[in-house]
Amino acid sequence: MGRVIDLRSDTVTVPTPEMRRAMYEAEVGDDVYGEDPTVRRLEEMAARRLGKEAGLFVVSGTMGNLVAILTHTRPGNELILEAESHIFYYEVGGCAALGGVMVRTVPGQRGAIDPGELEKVIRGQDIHFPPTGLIALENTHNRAGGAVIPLEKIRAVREVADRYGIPMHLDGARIFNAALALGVPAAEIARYFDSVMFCLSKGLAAPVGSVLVGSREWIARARKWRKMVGGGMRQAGILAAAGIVALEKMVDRLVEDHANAKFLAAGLAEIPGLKVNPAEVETNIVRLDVAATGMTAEAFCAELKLRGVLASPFDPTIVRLVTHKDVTRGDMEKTLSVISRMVG
Ligand code: TLP
Repeated sequence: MGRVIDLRSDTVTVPTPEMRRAMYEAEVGDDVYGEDPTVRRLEEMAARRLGKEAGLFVVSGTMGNLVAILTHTRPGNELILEAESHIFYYEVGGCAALGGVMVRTVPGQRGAIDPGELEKVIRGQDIHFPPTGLIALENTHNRAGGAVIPLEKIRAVREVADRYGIPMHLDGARIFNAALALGVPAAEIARYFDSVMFCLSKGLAAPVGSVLVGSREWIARARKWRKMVGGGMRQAGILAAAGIVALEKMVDRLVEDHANAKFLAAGLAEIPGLKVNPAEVETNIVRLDVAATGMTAEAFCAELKLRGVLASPFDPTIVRLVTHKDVTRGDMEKTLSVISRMVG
């Protein structure tokens, strides 16, 4: 059957030889004492790149979002999220369990929330109400199929947030995919947010880690929360070293992943029984509707696996395929011919 083509996620990417070398050679110290020079370099580099004062290296995107929520809010606060957001869907309810935060969701359009709808759910001063503590957006938006939220829509949300003095956090797990699709530096997106989390371990292919960025004062507080949730690592420079290579070398090549996703979507759209809108594929995620094949997404993925291609069931009839550095144009062609034979 040959090599398995793994399109489940960009999290499956393995570190490059250059990352492994950098990890081997990394200069390290005890980061809880603030003495790991490689972690510090990564944090400074990330902050500079996103136009913020300071950065904090965290274990995962989930931890980065959780620490951001803990730092911005108090128990009993309301957190406003888009209804399909990763924080709401896939982070194990951590904000409620560990932060005592109540979530209020707003239905979005391809991940973006309408400023008017947002304004309706922001709490006033009524004695009965929990205070609205934070608004978080996600760009690119995972469940919306890697949709990019345009700058005007972010700006409109920020204007509402400012009117009520509410901070904003960005789940920017894939912010560099968004920046590439928008044709702007990532800092142009980040400037609308008080804090941003982005991942090194997805399309950028580092083995572990995300970075939280914000003001110096805010990051100092976030550092304490990171310690509380057990994220104070010691000689973490070994991991940060790969993150530095990720930021320096792996951002520009995301263009290939986007091109492969578009190619894949265009090919899938030609296969009878499959529904996908190639115009909606803006980055590296393809949402494929398999309802008309009569198969569930689970069954579709199971059949596909037998033929050497891995994909994720996302909803009962929606399959997600994600492109990344460890799959090639040839793999896209192979995937198309495998799927076409499978449903044909
Ligand atoms: N997403 C993973 C799964 O959890 C679904 C994936 O395969 O896409 N924010 C966004 C937008 C994400 O997509 C993810 C991971 C995270 C946060 C969490 O990052 P990790 O997995 O590092 O905790």
